[in-house]
Amino acid sequence: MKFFHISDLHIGKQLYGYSLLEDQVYVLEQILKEAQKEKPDALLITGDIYDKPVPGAEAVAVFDRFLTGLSRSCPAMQIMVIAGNHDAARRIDYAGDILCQHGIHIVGTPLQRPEDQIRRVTMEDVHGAVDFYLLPFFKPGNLRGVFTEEENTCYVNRAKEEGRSEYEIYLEALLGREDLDASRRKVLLTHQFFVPGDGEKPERTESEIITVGTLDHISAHLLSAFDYVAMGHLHRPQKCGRENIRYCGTPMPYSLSEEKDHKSITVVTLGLPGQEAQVETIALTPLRRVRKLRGSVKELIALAQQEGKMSDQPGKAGQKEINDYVSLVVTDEEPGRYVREQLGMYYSHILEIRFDNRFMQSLMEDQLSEGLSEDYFEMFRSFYEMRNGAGMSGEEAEIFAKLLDETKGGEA
Ligand SMILES: [Mn+2]
Repeated sequence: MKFFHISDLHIGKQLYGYSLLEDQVYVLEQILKEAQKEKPDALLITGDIYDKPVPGAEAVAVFDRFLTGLSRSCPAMQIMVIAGNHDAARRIDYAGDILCQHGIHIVGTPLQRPEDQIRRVTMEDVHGAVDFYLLPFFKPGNLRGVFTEEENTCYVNRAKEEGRSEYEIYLEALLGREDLDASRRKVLLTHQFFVPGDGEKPERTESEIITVGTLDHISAHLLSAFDYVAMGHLHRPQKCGRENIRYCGTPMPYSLSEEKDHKSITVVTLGLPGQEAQVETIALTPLRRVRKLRGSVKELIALAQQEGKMSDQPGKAGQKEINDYVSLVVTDEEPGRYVREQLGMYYSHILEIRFDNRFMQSLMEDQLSEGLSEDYFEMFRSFYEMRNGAGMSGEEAEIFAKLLDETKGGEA
């Protein structure tokens, strides 16, 4: 039995104001092609389908086309999807019963009633049955209806007494209600925040919502009954304790902190019952990379001329440009007036431009030694002068002073 594991698609996400839809379509098409080539028995998507609870129409259309494409070109493949913390559970459930008849199993809403069990999809191969358990993202509060009042009180107290999170106690209780057959192979799909549980820390990225403290932590030790655990939530691919308990990560980088990540499809093969699951990856190539570049304006332009592609933008004909999402750190002592315009000719997707030169360093040092300067106007005036090579006009100074006033008003 072979299956693909992908997650955290975050369709509809923006990066510094740039829509990533084109990039997302590009990478989803790669996944589709790999599925056609490798013909896995199943494809698992472990949450955060969309970036927002109410995704835009275009984002919904992109996911719709992806599912339809997969279903048409790999009709025998079962597709299993759970909701993540970014998704609105009940929206994800839309048309679930009909989709189920077409081999697409979507579970958005967590368990509700005492008689509810974790949704199970069973597949067969020559070695027997494989049970897939589809557990969508839950908060402890979502699950109260599954248990009696007594049980709920007991769980909340136990979390406090044992210094464990309520998430962990509730997951343990949920798994305890399942009849996990030791002779059958089992796979869990989940989107909680698991930690290895032996002092090791999971690797985080800037594109995740980071909660403070350990309130939502669940020890991966709870998952020992499963042959493979397909996890969503963390955006960098990594194992969680055991090799076969894995976050597969996002299909493309979603923050500057993921510049060096290798995004991929995780491919899992289950052999005989009791045999260790085999894990491999298929690399995914983004349409545009996320990169941090540093140098003088001249150097940054030279780099674009050297490795850029011919632009197809009007007004840039015959000129090379870099289309990656870039964070540029400009090191010129006097960058001059039109840095953004100049670099914009050679970089089509600038996320941010920052300056690192003696002036900025001394500004930082001053701030550190004096505490944060109160005189924002003075700071901005000197920054403006450095950036533009000339002082503010009277009108500009007035506008800035007014803005500053409004900000202060807002704080009060
Ligand atoms: Mn996510």
